Amino acid sequence: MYTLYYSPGTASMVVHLALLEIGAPHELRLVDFEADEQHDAEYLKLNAGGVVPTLVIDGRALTESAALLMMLAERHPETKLAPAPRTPEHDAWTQWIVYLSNTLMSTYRLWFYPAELGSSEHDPAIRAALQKKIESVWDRLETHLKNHGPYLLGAEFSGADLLLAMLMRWSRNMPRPVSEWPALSRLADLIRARQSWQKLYAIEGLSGW
Ligand SMILES: N[C@@H](CCC(=O)N[C@@H](CS)C(=O)NCC(=O)O)C(=O)O
Repeated sequence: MYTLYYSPGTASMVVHLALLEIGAPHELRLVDFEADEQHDAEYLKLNAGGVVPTLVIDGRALTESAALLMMLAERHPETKLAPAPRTPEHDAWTQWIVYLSNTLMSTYRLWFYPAELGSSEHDPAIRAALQKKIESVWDRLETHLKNHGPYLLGAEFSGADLLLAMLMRWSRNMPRPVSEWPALSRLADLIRARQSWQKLYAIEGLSGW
């Protein structure tokens, strides 16, 4: 049994999507950001960073969305979340997940949380630099998908695409949302058509992109 601590539309989304893809029994616990519950002493015992997601697996609290996606994929090899271990496809899968986490996830954190850089609002130059960094990742992914898509691994869907779709969604209010990159938009459409995505929208009460 899994317990996922989540907040709608945030980094917990990829873990929730993975659980829905797997069809694994799980409990959801809402962490109410409005009430600052992510900083409650009890929650901090589970997730010292005061962020979501936290996934409790057999009584162990684990964190980091990309790592949780990988753990779930490995625990449920019968699903399509990851290619078979020790194959070139699996190596590419690991590479993309680490790349997305290392580039987009970390830069978004700075984009959405100026306090991490010590201010309540970004200086325009910092904002522009973060935007440039995020867009450079879209450029690289666009080239890859145009040549080797429609999914990150080519013809086959994998959990890495769920992570990418979540990260693409976060660009929707940015100066240049990901819809301006055609191959990425095509991948977004494919993921949005999946049952797991639609189910998650209903459960988390999300709308739009
Ligand atoms: N590296 C972490 C980042 C998690 C993260 O930044 N979560 C955000 C939501 S997207 C959060 O919980 N923010 C609440 C806060 O910082 O107060 C992961 O991938 O799990």
